[in-house]
Amino acid sequence: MIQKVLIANRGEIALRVIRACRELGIKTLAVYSEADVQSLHVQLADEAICIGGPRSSDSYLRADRIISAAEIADVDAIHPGYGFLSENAKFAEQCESCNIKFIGPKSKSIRIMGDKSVAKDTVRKAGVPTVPGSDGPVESETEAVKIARKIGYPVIIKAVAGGGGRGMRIAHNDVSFAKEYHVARNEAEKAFGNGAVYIEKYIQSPRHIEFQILADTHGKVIHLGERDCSVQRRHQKLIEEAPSPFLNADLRKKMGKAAVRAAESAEYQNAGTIEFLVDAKGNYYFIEMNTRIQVEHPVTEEVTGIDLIKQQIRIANGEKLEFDQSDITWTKHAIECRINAEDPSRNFTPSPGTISLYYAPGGHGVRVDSHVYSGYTIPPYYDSMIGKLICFGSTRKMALQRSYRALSEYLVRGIKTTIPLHKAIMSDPTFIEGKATTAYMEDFMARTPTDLF
Ligand code: MV4
Repeated sequence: MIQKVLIANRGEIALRVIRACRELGIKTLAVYSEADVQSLHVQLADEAICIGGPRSSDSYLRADRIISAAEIADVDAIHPGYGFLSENAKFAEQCESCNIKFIGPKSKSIRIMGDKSVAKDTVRKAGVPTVPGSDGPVESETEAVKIARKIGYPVIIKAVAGGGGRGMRIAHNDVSFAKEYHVARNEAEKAFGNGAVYIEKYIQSPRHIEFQILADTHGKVIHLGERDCSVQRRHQKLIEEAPSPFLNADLRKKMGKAAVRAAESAEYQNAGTIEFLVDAKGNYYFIEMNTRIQVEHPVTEEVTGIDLIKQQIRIANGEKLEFDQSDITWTKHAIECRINAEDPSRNFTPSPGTISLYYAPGGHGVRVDSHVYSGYTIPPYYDSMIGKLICFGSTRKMALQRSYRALSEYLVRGIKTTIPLHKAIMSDPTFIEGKATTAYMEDFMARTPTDLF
C-alpha cells in the first residue's frame, strides 16, 4: 500500500498531487530547488528536501538526487507530474529497481511511445489509423525522396525522438525536400542525439484532439473522452476544452475505441493521452501518445467528475478500475485557459518577477489550479505557466460566458500575463463558433491589434 509519496515536480502540479494525496490519507514529500524555497509545494507538503540549484538540470532533472531523497524519507512511490522526468523510461526503471513505485506506466510502454516511429508502427498494427507515410525511419535521402513523391507533397519530416512539435520540417517539392531533410536530420541529431527521421503526408490546418485514457494493472482500459487542444502557438497550448465542438457522438465513439486499442497495443497502465490529428472531413490519425498526466487534465475531471490524480495513485496501488466504459458520461462542458507570465504584445516574451497583487476568480463553475500568491516571485528558470483557469457549465455557451466573467475578475499585478489575450479569444466569433483549428492562433494574432493586451 502506498502510504507516502514523493512529488518529483514543482508549481501547480505539485500542489495538485499533494491535494489528492491529502484526501487519500497519504503522506507527501516535496523536493525543491534553491529557487523554490518560497514555493507553496514546499509549504504544503508534510516534508520537504532541497535537491539542488535553481536550474532544472541541477535539481528537478537529477534522478539520482530524487531517488536519494525518496530513500532517506522512506517513500513508497514517486509521482513525476508532467515535464521533467515524467516520460523518462530510465527514471521509471530506476524507481522500479529501487522498489519505489513510479506513478505512471511501465518503462517499457514509455520506451515504445518515446520513439515516435515505433509508437506509430505499434498502434497501426493494432488497427489504429495513422497518417500515410514511411514505414518507420527513412534510411537515406534517395529513399526519402521516393517516399515523399509517392505520398505526394506537402510532406512533413519528423524526428523519431521528437514529439510535441519539436524537430518537424515541412516540404512542398523535391527541391525544398532535399534541404528540409538535412535540416531535420541535423536538428534531431543536435537536440536528441538521434538523427533518425520519418515522413508523413502533411495535413493542412488539422484539429488537435486527444483522448484521456485510464488503464489499470489488470488489463482494463477505458477512455474518458476527448480534449480539443487546437488553440496553441508554436506547439504551446493556450486553451483546451471538452467536449470538442467538432466531434459528434459517432466520431467520438470511433476515436475513443481507437484510443483504447492504441493504449492496449503498448500494454499501457495508468493515465495517458492519445493524440490525434483530425482533418476537416473528420478523418482522424494517431500521431503520438503522452505517457504522463497532462497540464490540461482538469478539463476532463470537470466534465466526467473523475479525479485523475487519485485514479493514478489507485492504479499504481494495484487496485482495479471501479468503472466500465459505459459508466463514463459527459454531461458538462469545460474550458481551460493557461495563464502564463508572458507578454502577448511582445511576441510572448517571458515576464518573470514579483507578483505585487494576486486575486483569483471564484464562484459557480470556476476552478483555478495555481501555485502563486501576492508577493510571490516567479523564478526565471522554469516554464512561464502561473495558473490554469478552468470554467465549466452545462453548455459550451455557459462555459464561454463564465470564462470571460472569471478572466475579468482575475487580478495579477506586477507582471504581464496572458489574461487579456484570453479575454479577447473568448469574445472572438471564430472561437465562439467552435471553428478553431491549429491554424487559429496565427490568424488571430495577425488580425488583432496587440495593444489590446
Ligand atoms: C502533423 C501536422 C500535419 N501533418 N503531422 C505538431 C505537434 C506534434 N505532436 C505533431 N504536430 C503536427 N503533426 C502531419 N502529418 C501538423 C502538426 C501541427 C500541430 C499538431 C497539433 C497541434 C498543433 C499543431 C500545430 C502545427 C502543426
